[in-house]
Amino acid sequence: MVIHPIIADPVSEFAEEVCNGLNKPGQKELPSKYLYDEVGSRLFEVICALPEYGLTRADERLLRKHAREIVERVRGEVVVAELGSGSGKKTRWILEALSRHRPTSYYPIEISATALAMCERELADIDAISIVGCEREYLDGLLEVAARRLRGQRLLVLFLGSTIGNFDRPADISFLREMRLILEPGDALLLGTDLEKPVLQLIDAYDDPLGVTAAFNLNLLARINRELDADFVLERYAHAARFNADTRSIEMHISSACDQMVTIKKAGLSVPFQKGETIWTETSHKYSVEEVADMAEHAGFRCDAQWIDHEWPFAENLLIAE
Ligand code: AVJ
Repeated sequence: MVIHPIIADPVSEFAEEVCNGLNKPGQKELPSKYLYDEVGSRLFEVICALPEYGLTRADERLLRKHAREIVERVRGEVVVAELGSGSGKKTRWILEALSRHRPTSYYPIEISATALAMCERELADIDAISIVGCEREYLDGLLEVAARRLRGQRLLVLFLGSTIGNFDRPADISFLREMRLILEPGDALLLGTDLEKPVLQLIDAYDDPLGVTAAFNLNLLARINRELDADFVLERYAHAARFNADTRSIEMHISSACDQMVTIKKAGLSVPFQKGETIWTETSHKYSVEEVADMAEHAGFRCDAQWIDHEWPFAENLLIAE
């Protein structure tokens, strides 16, 4: 099994996006994808092991239990592309079920080099699959994989872990639509979605008593210090998790503990913060099962099947491109 990396262009995009986000009038923002550098990706792995954060275990339980049934619904020779593979642990169940009957190519698409390396290590022992890591933004990576597919091959796209919930709505539908445009009729998308649950349970999951999620969030400022030569003093900021009832989303913010000024040299930027002012770093939408099927239809997919975990409400949705 050979691993050929597909590497992205060098990124000074980070500086630009930080500049735009922190200059935004009103609510300051930073894109959540930048949470996942080496330190952030490792902290996220720890979050997944916390008792308060049941999402990843629910996702994995469903895939382990239903992998066979899921892959049986997708006929023919299959090429698997995964958006945001993470550690690759959950994907094992799907790949093993597939490769039992057919040779399978697997393209993990990841902007985090650390996560990509973890995933390749985790899955290297499955003999009947070839892994080709793709260090790209999701849709760029998917375009690349679609361009390489041979006649008669089906694409099975995995978008697990409820990462779709990180898009604002209706950007999640637009994203599915863009994905649909890259696919052919009959291609499949396995979409993991976290479902609604009591607010206190959600707050606990996103503001755990050990402070791992706080570290995960504040690492974004530490990363800006490291990579963009900035002078955030981390002790002067605090993690906050809030439930937004209008959008049914958990939001992560970083709140400034005092009036202060920050300089980000490589972005050519000085930004003032007021006491209590926040940077919005992540949205995590909580879906209803009907909402997912609706959204799929509006994006040009048919919802073929849904599997639900009741211990930590979560759904695996198999969508077929129409
Ligand atoms: C990886 C996007 C699913 O939104 O729950 C975990 C990221 N943020 N704790 C989520 C996350 C805070 C996570 N996803």
